[in-house]
Amino acid sequence: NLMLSWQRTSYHFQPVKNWMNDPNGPLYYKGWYHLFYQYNPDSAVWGNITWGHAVSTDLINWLHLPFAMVPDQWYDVNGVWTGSATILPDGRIVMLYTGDTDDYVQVQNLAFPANLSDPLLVDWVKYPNNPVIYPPPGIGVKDFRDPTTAWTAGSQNGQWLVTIGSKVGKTGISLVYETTNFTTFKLLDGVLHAVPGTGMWECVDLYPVSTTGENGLDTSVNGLDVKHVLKASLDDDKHDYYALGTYDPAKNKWTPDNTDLDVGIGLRLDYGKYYASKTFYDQNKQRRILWGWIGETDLEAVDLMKGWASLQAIPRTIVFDKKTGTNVLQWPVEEVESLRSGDPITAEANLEPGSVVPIHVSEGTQLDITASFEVDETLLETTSESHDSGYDCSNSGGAVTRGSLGPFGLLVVADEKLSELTPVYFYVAKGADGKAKTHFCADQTRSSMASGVEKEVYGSSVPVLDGENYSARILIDHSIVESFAQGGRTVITSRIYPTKAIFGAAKVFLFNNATKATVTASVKMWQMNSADIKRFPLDEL
Ligand code: DQQ
Repeated sequence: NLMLSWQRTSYHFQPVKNWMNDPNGPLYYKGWYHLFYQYNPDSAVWGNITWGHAVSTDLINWLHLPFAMVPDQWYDVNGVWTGSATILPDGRIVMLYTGDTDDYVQVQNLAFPANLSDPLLVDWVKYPNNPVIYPPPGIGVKDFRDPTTAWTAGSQNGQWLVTIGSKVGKTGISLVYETTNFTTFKLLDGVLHAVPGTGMWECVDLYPVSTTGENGLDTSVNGLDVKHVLKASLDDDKHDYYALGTYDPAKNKWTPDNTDLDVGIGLRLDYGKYYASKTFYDQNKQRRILWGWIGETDLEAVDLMKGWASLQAIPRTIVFDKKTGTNVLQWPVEEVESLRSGDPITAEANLEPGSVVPIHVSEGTQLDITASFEVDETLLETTSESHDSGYDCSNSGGAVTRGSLGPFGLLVVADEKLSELTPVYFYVAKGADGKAKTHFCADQTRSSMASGVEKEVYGSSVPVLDGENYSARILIDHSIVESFAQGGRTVITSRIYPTKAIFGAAKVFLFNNATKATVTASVKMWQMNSADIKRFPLDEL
């Protein structure tokens, strides 16, 4: 079936077949980036969770390796679940992961590489006295999982800390444990943070970002000019949320910058399909890199038919946004640009209200698009429109809803007749206070004529500062569209399942569906080569 085979990606990480979910234990070691991931060796749906393993020298081209860990012990026989790596100062690597026991109790286990002189870290050994942490009193045995990378908290000698997500009633919490040897752990008093109403916190992440420098920070860094990001994946709504704050190890507390209780846990990392993300510090390029799991938004029966499900997002560098001070910036790692093929395709256009302009491209299936848009500033000031102050991407009718100053943007993976299309766009609303508020949205309502696929409009507001153009970067790779606004302030990942706009029929258009504003657009985009993703010479993979 051509339509289904088109959906498989060409430069996103995915196993040869079957089900994948969370990224696990990412790390850089002896010239290689390692990615482990939740994997079902037997089917395209979740189950039998095993740790898949792949390595890369550039985060883009991969070599699949044998499974790192399989569910073969009483303490993980119902699944080798999510975990994180810590590289100790003496060069040892410890992997802490959650095991689902023979009794369905969530425990934390320790594993380490069998041979540290092997840069591929092919063989892994589980600690014989696992588990190293059991659910503490008062915590449900099924509510205790996904240990983070460990960090040291300054003065305390040889002490490492690790945090693990949980819940009490409907309050999501993160517990902190102290250890010196990674085999015995002590639960600290209090919780790192708690937010009522958020339910179980999965895949918690805590890491420093620099408020002054350009580089990423190693996980143990704290002090002046440092903020800490706390991220939780909410099991109840399957989205990743984060907030910026301050971490005080002496008090065992992380405090959000914005203490307004209404913000809950904070902002979404990605407003599309994106979950269970995890960062690591890349000591090779002094950057912090974010991995995230991109699920499917089609029917499970179709996943079983195509024989695979889920992708990993292109890894993103993550830094503090010094210009706004309110958010992080996520951006595809620079290495993805090595796949850009030949000269860029460029287009400049003056988009009158209500116009659609094609950009010539032979096949719009694998693209890296950069686009910027200018709107007449005086129109921003003089328009009397204020009815759209309550605009929000998800509930305002998508790209067909017209306002004075938007929507405008790109139509991607669209066929010539626009019977299938995915608009990625800005919508500038003028609030009752007279100020413009910009929204960045991706509209899946017409991405596919197939039934049984989710057809939502994703997105959120995005800060646009004085003197900035509206700017977007869009990575297209068959059934995935990753869209970044304003340098990565707001990010949206879409999965799309077109039936007609595939292969050479997939095109790109500029559009301006505003009623008043003329928009000047400037586009530079590249066809993308496929990544080299090799099988390990063991065919049972
Ligand atoms: N996936 C793992 C759990 C984690 C969940 C199981 C998040 O450890 O909480 O596959 O997607």
